Amino acid sequence: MTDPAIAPLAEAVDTAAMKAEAIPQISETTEITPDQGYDIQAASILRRVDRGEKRIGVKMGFTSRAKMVQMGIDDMIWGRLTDGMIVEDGESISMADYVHPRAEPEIAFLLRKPLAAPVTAAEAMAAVEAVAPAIEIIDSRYRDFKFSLADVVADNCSSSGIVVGAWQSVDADLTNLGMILEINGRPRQIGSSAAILGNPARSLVAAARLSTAAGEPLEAGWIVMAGGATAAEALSVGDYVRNTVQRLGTVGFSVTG
Ligand code: 0L1
Ligand code: MG
Repeated sequence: MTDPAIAPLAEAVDTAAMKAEAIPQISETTEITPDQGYDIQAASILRRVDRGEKRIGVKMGFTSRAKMVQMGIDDMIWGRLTDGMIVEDGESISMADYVHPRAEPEIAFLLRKPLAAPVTAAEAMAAVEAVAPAIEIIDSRYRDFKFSLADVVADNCSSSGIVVGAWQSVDADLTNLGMILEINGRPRQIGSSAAILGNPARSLVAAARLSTAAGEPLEAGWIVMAGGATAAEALSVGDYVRNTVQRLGTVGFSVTG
């Protein structure tokens, strides 16, 4: 694929996200590699930045076995976060702004120092200012939430919203914290932070590696979403969604029509 082919595909995924309208998978009509998917992703984020949004970090995807099995993909992926994706803790989102949103329980890192690869897990954790319970709202722009690896990368790894709870100091051992995703008070997914690559710190190392390789090392003040600890749950109007992470606390949001 030549470079001029990137811009229209970036416009297609960006417009689909803005209008909350499903589109066919790119790979149905155009053969793309995962690397070209990342080029499309980068170009779609530039469109958001041109509209005034600000980069605030990185999300890691497919960092747990449960997510890989749910989506039938077995490679780690990463996406770019902007401030336009922030949903405040306790806020309501409107279903009208999404195609078919899902929620997954995560842990978020806030960096106090820049982080460029190569780094060890200990070095990565030393750059962390705080950690928080978090929920990622993913919303594939592709019809029926179906995609290839390259498709999902082009669609910024389904990034749509991040809900981050109160930041906590990094005292807790993050390796095996219980995590419960509830909808309307009923537990729907129960997992452990250990499901995130065995230790969420490894996800931070991977975020540093992948973003450095892309020429965008992690910056001080950025958020890194470590990836879902369980499969994602589809959302419906009227839902109140809450993630409770042992020792870190809770975070939640609701869904209106
Ligand atoms: O783990 C993730 O956040 C992957 C998101 C991309 C795939 C999906 O939409 O489930
Ligand atoms: Mg996620």
